Amino acid sequence: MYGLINKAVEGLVRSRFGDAAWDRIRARAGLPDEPFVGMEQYPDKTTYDLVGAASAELGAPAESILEEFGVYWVTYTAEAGYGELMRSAGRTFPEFLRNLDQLHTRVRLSFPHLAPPSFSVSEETESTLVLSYYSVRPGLAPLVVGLLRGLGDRFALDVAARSERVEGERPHDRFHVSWSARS
Ligand code: 1DX
Repeated sequence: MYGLINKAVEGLVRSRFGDAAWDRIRARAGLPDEPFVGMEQYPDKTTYDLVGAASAELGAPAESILEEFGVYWVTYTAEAGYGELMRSAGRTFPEFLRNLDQLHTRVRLSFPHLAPPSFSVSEETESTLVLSYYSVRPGLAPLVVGLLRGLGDRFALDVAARSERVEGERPHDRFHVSWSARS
């Protein structure tokens, strides 16, 4: 994955738990004390190792780290040079979700090694939808729950999401998503 992901993990840890915690997590993951470069590629293992090390160091399940990371990613990217990209993806929560594949297509024009997930929206009502999530990377459904919560913050909505695994020819995760205006 592009280094932007690891930079965001670092930003989350440093802002929530401080520089010392980041240094312990980085060392526990066996990574050198060198900056990540956002537009360079790193093995997916680097990111999984960071999540594992953060889980051990902070005493929190990896799923919780992934979910918090998802929430963080939405504001991190909006503030780290991708604000226009995020704005172009939609003015409402369901519109943004319907446009996710287009967003990744746009990023891939500049960064051809992107291996983005694919999302599709179905069963839409005024305040609910079903989101199907296809990824080459295992175990990241909790991250998507966090992304949905982060988008809820972005659009001032309370978002609830329940995930289910769908096996078969094309395994994926399905999220039953509902939202309401934040009071
Ligand atoms: F709901 O793989 C809201 O490296 C969502 O299953 C979901 O393969 C917002 F410069 C620049 C760059 C760089 C911009 F090249 C990424 F470095 C991408 C910015 C998406 C904003 C996907 C990141 C693949 C890297 C993937 C979880 C889980 C998608 C991360 C979230 C908006 C993005 O993102 C999986 C890679 C961007 C960039 C956004 C992603 C790779 C998402 C969302 N993905 C790199």
